[in-house]
Amino acid sequence: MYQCAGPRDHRHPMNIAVERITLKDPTELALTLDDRDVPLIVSGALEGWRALAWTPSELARRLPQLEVEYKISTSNAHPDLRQPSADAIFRVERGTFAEFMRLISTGPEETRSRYLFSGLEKYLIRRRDGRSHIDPDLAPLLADLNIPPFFHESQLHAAWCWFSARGVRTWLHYDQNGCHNLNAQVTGSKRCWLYAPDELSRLHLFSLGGGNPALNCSEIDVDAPAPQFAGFAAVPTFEAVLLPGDLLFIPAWWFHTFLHVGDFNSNVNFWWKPANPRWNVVAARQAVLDAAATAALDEGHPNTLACLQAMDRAALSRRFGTPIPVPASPSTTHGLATSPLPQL
Ligand SMILES: O=C(O)CCC(=O)C(=O)O
Repeated sequence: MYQCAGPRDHRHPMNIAVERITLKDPTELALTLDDRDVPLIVSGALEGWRALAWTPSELARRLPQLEVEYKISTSNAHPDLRQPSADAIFRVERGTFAEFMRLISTGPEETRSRYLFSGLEKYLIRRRDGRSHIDPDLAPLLADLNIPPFFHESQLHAAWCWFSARGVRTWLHYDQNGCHNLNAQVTGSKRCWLYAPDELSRLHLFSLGGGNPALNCSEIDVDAPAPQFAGFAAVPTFEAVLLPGDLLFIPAWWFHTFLHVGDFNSNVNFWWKPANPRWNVVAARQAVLDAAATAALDEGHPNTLACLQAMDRAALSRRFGTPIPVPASPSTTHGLATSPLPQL
């Protein structure tokens, strides 16, 4: 069993339990959720989902020949940010869906947690240019669930499935798409820790030009924080344990990390575009990264790099109003800022 208790023990006085509600009538929440800026769990929200009965063997039987990609880590960390190179950090393998299900349901626990399937490899639904695209291979799974009634269909950005075994740790990060997120715990259980966007400067994200492409991820390994990140222990932490039937609302730009604790964990998450998009330090920082990517800037050019780094530092320093020191010898970001970065 993994000894990764996570960021801070739940008995810590500064930890805040994510509010839990049950709903008689979803209409009321639909009116307010879009403007909410604090996480929330709706218990018993997956009533009628046939997916609640998913098992690895049943899913393997239904999609036996489907060829998929899935993440493979050297440990339980996803992305594998304990590794030095982008290839190793984002490594994927190919196999059949049935083979993946076998990998996460047999063998030693440490080995099972090296694998993770998410929508990054194969989405369930994507909505682009006003049209929803359902992946035909995963369409049979869509019939087992309902899209939560808390946003308008035109706001949907994407829906992903996640499958994993016990022990998986998804690295502390924010979602770059600026969307609200509803994460449905279908089977199994997950612990999750969430941090407000205002905490950007205390969460030490990989910085532009620093050589690590996971710019929406923290440098902090929450299961073993390095001594220079001692301040992390003081960051107010929203904490929850998700059980089957729970629907977790993660507001746009909030940081999150999960530890998968069930034997077989399956989740479906829905991102949707807020009607009134937030503007905060994380949104500002991502705008800088998106602008660099859209303009296909030659980010290897020293002037461009210096400018982008200055903007990144400006976003980081806004929390305390003090400048973040310029790195002594910035490396180049060849292929980093402009490449489409894998996103959790
Ligand atoms: O399930 C997980 O471990 C991560 C989920 C996540 O990052 C998300 O829903 O954006």
